Amino acid sequence: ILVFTDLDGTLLDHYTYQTNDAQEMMDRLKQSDIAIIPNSSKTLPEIELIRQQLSFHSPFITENGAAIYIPIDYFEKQPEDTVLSGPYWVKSFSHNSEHWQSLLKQHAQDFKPYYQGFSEMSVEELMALTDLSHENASMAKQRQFSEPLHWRGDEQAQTKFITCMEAQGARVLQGGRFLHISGHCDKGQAQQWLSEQYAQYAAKSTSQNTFIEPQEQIITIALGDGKNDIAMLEQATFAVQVKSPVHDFPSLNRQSNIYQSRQYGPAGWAESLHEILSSTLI
Ligand code: 2M8
Ligand code: MG
Ligand code: MG
Repeated sequence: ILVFTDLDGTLLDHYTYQTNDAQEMMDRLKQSDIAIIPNSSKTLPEIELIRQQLSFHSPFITENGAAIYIPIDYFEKQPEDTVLSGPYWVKSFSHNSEHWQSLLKQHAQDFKPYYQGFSEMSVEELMALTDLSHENASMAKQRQFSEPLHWRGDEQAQTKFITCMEAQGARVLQGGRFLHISGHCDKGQAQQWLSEQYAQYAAKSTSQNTFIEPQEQIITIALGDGKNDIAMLEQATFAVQVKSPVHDFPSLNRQSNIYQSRQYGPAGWAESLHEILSSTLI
């Protein structure tokens, strides 16, 4: 069993970024050797800090599916198509942030009154929009593959803007607060790629190890609150829509194995995992 989880508004409270009511369930998953895999819009330094605080050792996915980081000693050998970067094997699916910033400059001038990009904001401006601490806001600005925008225009202008950017090869995803401009990637594609690495590993592995048994059938549980989570929710074995205090559940096409939490954020995260693990899997 692999648990792929969004962070903002899902495992972390939308307002306070705390994991509050999820602690007990995180402990239970760790005791059962179930991997918790952050699948977030956040950046490498932001997720590294959260992993350290929560003692997560699994791989993780950054910037809305743009890159996957696998600790080098996690699988027995280098996963195909990855490059070494610090203590990780990295698989990336997008051009870098500068590419998207220059596309915005070249092709979205008409929309300039309606948005401000992270690269144009000071740390203080970003703190005011997000309630992140100075340290966390400066980590959120250290982007490798995407440019999030604070949108100030109306919905009609936004629709036109999205069409314009998509014509330039960008993917535009809506997070809890920002519009994220990146390449043709999403959390679903990254989740699928990483699940495949686990499946290959399980097929080859003979020794019993901590996170997957030999020949084990991979079951994925994905949890998310926003529109940028739709692709990963569609792709997983079980989909959990975590209730948000600021927007509705985004609609899904799938018909089965969908859970909608009653509680918000981390409390809903724990509640839904409890339901899935106790009724269906164990
Ligand atoms: C941004 O991500 C969230 C995801 O839902 C958003 O769009 O509202 C990212 O920039 C992330 O790096 C940052 O930590 C977060 C803070 O709220 O906002
Ligand atoms: Mg979210
Ligand atoms: Mg997110």
